[in-house]
Amino acid sequence: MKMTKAFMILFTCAFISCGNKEAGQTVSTAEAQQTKTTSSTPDFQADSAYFYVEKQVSFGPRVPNSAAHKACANYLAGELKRFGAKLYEQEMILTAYDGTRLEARNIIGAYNPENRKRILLFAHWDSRPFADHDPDPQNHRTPIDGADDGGSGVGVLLEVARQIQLKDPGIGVDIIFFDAEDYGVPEFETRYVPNSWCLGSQFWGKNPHIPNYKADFGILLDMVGAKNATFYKELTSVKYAAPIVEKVWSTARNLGYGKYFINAEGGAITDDHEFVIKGRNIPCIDIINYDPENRTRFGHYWHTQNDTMENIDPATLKAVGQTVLEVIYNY
Ligand code: AHN
Ligand code: ZN
Repeated sequence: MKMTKAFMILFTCAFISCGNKEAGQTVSTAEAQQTKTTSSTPDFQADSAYFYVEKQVSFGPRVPNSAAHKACANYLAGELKRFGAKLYEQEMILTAYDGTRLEARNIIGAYNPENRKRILLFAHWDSRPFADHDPDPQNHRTPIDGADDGGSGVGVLLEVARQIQLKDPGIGVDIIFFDAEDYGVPEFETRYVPNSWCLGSQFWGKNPHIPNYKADFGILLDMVGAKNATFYKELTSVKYAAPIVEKVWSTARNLGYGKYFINAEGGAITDDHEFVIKGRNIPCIDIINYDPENRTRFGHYWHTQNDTMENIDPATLKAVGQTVLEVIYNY
């Protein structure tokens, strides 16, 4: 019996290696690493995520109180439903730094809502009303496309939702699209206004869609689609969720995405994860394109009229999306 089993294993190995040779498969180390997902993890389709980013941009800037904003909200809610999530929506009036009343909407999709073991994934879906970092001052008060800033994280998460519908990960997953993240006090405004960013997540932190909502940990995707993006270990994430940072960065490295997920610390960034951490006591990390060389610390296109589809690279969407799927399906 023992002999037979050993023989069978030997035979199988010989057969596989022979088959590979016959097919003429020679793969580079990089390619081999790219496909090193565990067999249980679905294959993230970057072209699909790219399409979801393009679709959001096609509505026009998703600035609260605009028709584009409303149309895009309906689209996002419809997609989460179409991908089989249990849908929750929060509609609220938020007050911007200048007193503007914003008709805002947080859009939430839940998978396996009864499962107590859960992961929270989130991104902001609004786009900035001001290109206040544009090289041309004439543009400082015009809204941006936000292909990367807003669109990319949502696009990746819609593809994650589609994959979850195709294959049940066996744990709870919540996807939140927060509104009014990017209505923060602009550069051309001289007065100081505290807590003007992340209004949708601030609201949710105080009023979660489910009383006493809890997840084991959370992952924020912010600006995850630009060509040659670099994701450094953001400091608030390291402070409150170091093991999650290590889990995500080592997963990315093992999948061959180490050129995006840099094994070094970046700065601390005020972002939606801060309000999920502080409001709900959930350890969260922020995957955000960070450029230590740039004056703004973000991409050259950040809060300019150049945050368009031209900057979006499916290879970056793939690196982030595949890493997130790997974390979900191995939790
Ligand atoms: C600040 O600039 C304070 N936080 C960056 C958060 C952000 C804006 N993410 C995208 N747009
Ligand atoms: Zn922004």
